[in-house]
Amino acid sequence: MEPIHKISKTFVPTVQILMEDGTLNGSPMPKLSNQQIVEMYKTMVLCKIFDDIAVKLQRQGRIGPYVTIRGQEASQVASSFAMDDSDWMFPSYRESAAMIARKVPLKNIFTYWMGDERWAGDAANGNNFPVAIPVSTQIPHAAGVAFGAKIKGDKVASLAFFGDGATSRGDFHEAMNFAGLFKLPMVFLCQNNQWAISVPRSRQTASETIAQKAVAYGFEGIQVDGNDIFAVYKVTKEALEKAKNGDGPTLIECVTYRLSDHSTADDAKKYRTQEEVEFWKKRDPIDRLRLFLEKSGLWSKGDEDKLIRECEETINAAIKEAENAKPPSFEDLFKHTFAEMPWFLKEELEELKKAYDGKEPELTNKVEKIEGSFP
Ligand SMILES: Cc1ncc(C[n+]2csc(CCOP(=O)(O)OP(=O)(O)O)c2C)c(N)n1
Ligand SMILES: [Mg+2]
Repeated sequence: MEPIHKISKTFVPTVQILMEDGTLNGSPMPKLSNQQIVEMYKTMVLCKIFDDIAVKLQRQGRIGPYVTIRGQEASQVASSFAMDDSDWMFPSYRESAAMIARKVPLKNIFTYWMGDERWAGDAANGNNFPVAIPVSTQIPHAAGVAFGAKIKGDKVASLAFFGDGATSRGDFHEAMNFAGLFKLPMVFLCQNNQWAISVPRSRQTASETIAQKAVAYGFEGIQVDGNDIFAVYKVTKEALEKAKNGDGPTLIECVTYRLSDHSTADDAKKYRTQEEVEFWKKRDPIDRLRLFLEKSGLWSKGDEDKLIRECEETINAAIKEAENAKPPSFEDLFKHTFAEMPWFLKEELEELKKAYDGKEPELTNKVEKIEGSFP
């Protein structure tokens, strides 16, 4: 088996800037102010604490099954910081950190994991699409929006997040072909976290890298250290600029690692070694940036303690808001998929109302019982 940490230099350029010990390796830095770097650090810590609390809420039965982000904060936060608000973001189920960085209200993210999809219709979410649970299906949607932007002449790009496993599905290849052919303003951002539930990267594809797949579709692929906030930011920023200048799509492979279980319904100890996890813990994206900030005199222990307290307060307030949200109505179940409700959904809505004599059942956002092992 190939060593899972291998970053290939065979077919595609590889970008690394920030080393594991918090030093810079001399590669060109992206244009970022100290304030922006600190902001990215603070966002990554917020995401880490959000993740930790979300797992606890699931164990307490207060949210349904939850998908963890631990280890992938740099890939998601740095790429989100590289986007403009007007760009479109298409997440899978593992993109809570990207949603947080893109300022989707925390309350909305919690209500989603409580099983309430009304959040998808909230204008406060900005240009961020709802979570796609079926693997890879968000990628053609992103290509469609990029196609629309190109036709309309809007200077915006779309960015689709997906995993290494998603590259084995047809939707990925269809979107890549379409985007290459029509030179769409799009970024394909693969977080290669080495696993698709229990299937390792080595069993996913015979390609040495995921990035090189772009070559077959006529555009650039680039591999980047996904635990290096500077490298991810630089590469994504350049790819978005290129897209918006009419020079076509880019496939970015962020080489990273899922430090936690696949989801709260998984036990990763059953299929991977502790040694492997330890190897990647030493490459933690948050620790690495904190070391850099400390060495640069931009961060102290006092700052860290204050930040943790603030994050916990913010998250607890959002949980309260989500748990006290008004339960969804019959109508909410049928809204949001189409701009205008089609006749067949209207009929179903009427049937449902009739079945309950027009009285809404008592629904609650609190999950009483957790069933199944989804997703
Ligand atoms: C179409 C489809 N098939 C199967 C599943 C079950 N499933 C959920 S996550 C997952 C693995 C995806 O792995 P990857 O694309 O690497 O993303 P990661 O979970 O590692 O972020 C699978 C097979 C699904 N959600 N959708
Ligand atoms: Mg994966």
